[in-house]
Amino acid sequence: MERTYLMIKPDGVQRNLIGEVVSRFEKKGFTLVGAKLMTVTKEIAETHYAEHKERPFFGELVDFITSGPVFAMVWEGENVISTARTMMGSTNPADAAPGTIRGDFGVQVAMNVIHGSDSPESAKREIAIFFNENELNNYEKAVSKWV
Ligand code: DAT
Ligand code: MG
Repeated sequence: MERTYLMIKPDGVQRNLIGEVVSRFEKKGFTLVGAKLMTVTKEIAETHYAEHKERPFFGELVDFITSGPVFAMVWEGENVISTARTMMGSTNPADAAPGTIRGDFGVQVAMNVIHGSDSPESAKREIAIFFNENELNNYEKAVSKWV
């Protein structure tokens, strides 16, 4: 079963969107495997966003993601990596469709509410950055055969 790393960014936490976002993934039928409120260090932020190191917005991105607590999560389910990206919407909330998280709650690209892994390789890498194995729960929900 596939797993992905999702993170409600500091703007989402400040705007009281944790429950709303968690609720969408729960209702969709995905399974929450691990979650914690945490403040990201500069070192972890730079590792997590390493692919963007040369981009002009990298410094701003690291400053933003370390500016307040984030809600880090691991979710499990069939095709959860790509489906979560669809549910999040386009990177720039101005382009994100209504009904998506960024389309419904975001305004500008720098503060787009949520992060989600973009591939199986990213998911594996990002889960390992933010979680220890003993923080992840292996269980099956009774409703899983209906989802
Ligand atoms: P995504 O988060 O959809 O995977 P990404 O990996 O291209 O998007 O970029 C990572 C984050 O960097 C993104 O969520 C917000 C920020 N970002 C991207 N493009 C930006 C830009 N042009 N100006 C400012 N921040 C940007
Ligand atoms: Mg990305």
